[in-house]
Amino acid sequence: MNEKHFNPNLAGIVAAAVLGSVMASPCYAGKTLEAIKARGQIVCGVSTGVNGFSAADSTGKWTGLDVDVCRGLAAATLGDPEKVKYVPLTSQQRFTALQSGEVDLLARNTTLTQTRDASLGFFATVTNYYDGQGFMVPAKSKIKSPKQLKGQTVCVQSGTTSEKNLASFSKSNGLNLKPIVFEQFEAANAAYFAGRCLAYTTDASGLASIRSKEAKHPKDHVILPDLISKEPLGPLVRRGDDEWFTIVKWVIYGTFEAEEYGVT
Ligand SMILES: N[C@@H](CCC(=O)N[C@@H](CS)C(=O)NCC(=O)O)C(=O)O
Repeated sequence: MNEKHFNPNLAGIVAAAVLGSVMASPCYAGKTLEAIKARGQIVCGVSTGVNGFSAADSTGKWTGLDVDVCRGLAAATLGDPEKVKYVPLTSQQRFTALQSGEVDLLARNTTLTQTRDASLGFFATVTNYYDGQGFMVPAKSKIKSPKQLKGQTVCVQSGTTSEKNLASFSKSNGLNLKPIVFEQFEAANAAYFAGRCLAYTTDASGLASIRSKEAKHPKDHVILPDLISKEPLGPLVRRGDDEWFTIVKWVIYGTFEAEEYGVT
């Protein structure tokens, strides 16, 4: 972009303009925003506890990258970042919760895929974290690459891209991997740390969260450097409400802009 014409506050100005025009005229506000204004709260679908994305501390305070999107939306639409109800959802529960209207958006370390965008009735908004699927193994296993896992058990959560990628990685490399599949996050974590599977697979960011949060001695576990997929993570909204989609999109851009200004 020609620097002379670059306005560093462009996203902020456009966001304010979009929100201003959407909110100033109720007939264009869209049904999601109207419902949010009527209840005085945004209902945000988050994880049950992935550090860095969405996790509650012992006082019930939620923090993380996805939580910041929810807070930004509450600030933009209701003038108060605290006006958010967080609904913890497992990998399996998350899409039904968004489809049914239980949540206004899903901000939950979710990969934006063609299927989720095109056939589940959602709009992928904006990628706000570029990730890839990795593997964690006990350091003492001396495994250095997922290709050394031939015939081994791998813990994975159901309803994830991780489960599907694992199957195709195993097949295309003739590895005969044995997935041990869990619906609950806690159960998957407990199984891995109890040694029920040799490896754990999910987004590399998720593995870092699990290791830091759940391992007795994080150094005893290694996240292998090889990634087997691309996982562009970002929030999703339901189709059919263009105004809400626009608001969510521009609030996410606003968080990028804020970071460039050093607002953390
Ligand atoms: N990005 C992948 C994986 C996302 C995912 O659900 N990861 C698990 C493992 S880190 C998770 O977030 N579990 C937390 C939970 O179920 O609350 C996807 O969208 O399918």
